[in-house]
Amino acid sequence: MKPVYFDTQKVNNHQPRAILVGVETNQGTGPPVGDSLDELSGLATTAHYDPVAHLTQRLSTIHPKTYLGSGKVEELHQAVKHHDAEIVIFDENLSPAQTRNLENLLKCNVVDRSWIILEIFSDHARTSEAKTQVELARLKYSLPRLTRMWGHLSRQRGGIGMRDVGETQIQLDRRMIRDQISKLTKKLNRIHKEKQTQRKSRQTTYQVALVGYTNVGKSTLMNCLTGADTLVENKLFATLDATVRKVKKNFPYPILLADTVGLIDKLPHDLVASFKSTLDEVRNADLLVHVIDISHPHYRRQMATAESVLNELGMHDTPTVNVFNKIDRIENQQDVEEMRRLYPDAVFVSCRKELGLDDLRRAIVHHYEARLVPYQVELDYTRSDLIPEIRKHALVVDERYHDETMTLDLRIWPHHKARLMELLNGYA
Ligand SMILES: Nc1nc2c(ncn2[C@@H]2O[C@H](COP(=O)(O)OP(=O)(O)OP(=O)(O)O)[C@@H](O)[C@H]2O)c(=O)[nH]1
Ligand SMILES: [Mg+2]
Repeated sequence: MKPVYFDTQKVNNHQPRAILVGVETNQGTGPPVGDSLDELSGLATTAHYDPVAHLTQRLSTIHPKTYLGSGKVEELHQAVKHHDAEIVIFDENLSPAQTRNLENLLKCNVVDRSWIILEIFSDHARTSEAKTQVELARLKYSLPRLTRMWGHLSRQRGGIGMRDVGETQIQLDRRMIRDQISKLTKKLNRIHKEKQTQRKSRQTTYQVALVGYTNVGKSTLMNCLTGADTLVENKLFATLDATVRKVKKNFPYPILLADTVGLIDKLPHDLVASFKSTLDEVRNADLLVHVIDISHPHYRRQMATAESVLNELGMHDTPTVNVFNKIDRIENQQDVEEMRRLYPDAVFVSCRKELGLDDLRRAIVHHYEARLVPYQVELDYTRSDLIPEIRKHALVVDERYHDETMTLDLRIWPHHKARLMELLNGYA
């Protein structure tokens, strides 16, 4: 039997009316509350809610029981009644107790940004891995909130009274959820082992990972560079799985290109962690291509968010190319000029108009070649048939001819050195 847990799947395409709540704290670390609410509104719409109003509050301290102060909770209650809202969505992450208390006071469903992101992830998950990851994250999120979930279910089924469900039933459900969590964890571990084996076999090729905020054009760029048809959509979190493709066309050496899940402000940590495979692609990358949507009004903040998530993942030392995408949408060239000044090594592209892609290819090749190490090969003329094979593995920077042998000065990818030595010895 499937465990009962919080499930906000909308019945008959009904889009529940939602009130959004944003809070500005004095610490001033996050994005401005207005920007963040705009984004939350986009997230809510993507998750098929109908945002009908929003409410903001400046807070010096967070109320431990209800997050907002009592006056604001009352104001929110009035707004819920006035708009006949079915759900209140907080931009900040709420504790299970805060959610419960707020639901009791507001007499409607209360969820937070994390849950909305989980709903979107759940809608967009395609592969068995992504589905398992989202399901696991949803169950972990639901477990401490179980009493509340009965509230949601009762509402969904159009009935009342299920809130009175006996403690025994809740205990039973908790146990089912725990069992399900352990089953899914085992399943994921199995999938990750398989992925690890695949990843090992790719280690000898230069790996480039496309990273960046959600909806900036990572998958579009992937398609432009590989000719693949990765899903591209004008929606948040279109991509949840890391797709890896070998690219040879228009590159002097084959490279592996990985498309990854988009990043976003206030992405819950355990959610990031649950997307292990996509993050492993990032961690193993020799080069990061950080895609930025320069046409987005908040692109600088998006860029900073992506950078800070990458830093948290320990990627400070991985070489990075900044790619400012969607330049076709820029009317005022001042922004572009300023970014060119600030980021002289950055590349400016339009995936839609296929502009600047050669600059990007050159930048990738430049980073690749910077990692090559010198290696010298002494070759007998009778073995000159090996030269084409050598060229496949290395860049020949100089050739000198002697009486019976020739010397090749190579620059070679460290992983290829052993393979080349094997090849030469094999013919010895
Ligand atoms: N105008 C314009 N639109 C672009 C360009 N590149 C991508 N887009 C559009 O931007 C939207 C998002 O593109 P995706 O490639 O799905 O973005 P993503 O970064 O992979 O997004 P997630 O997978 O959701 O993180 C799509 O509607 C694309 O058609 C561009 O150069 N110019
Ligand atoms: Mg994508």
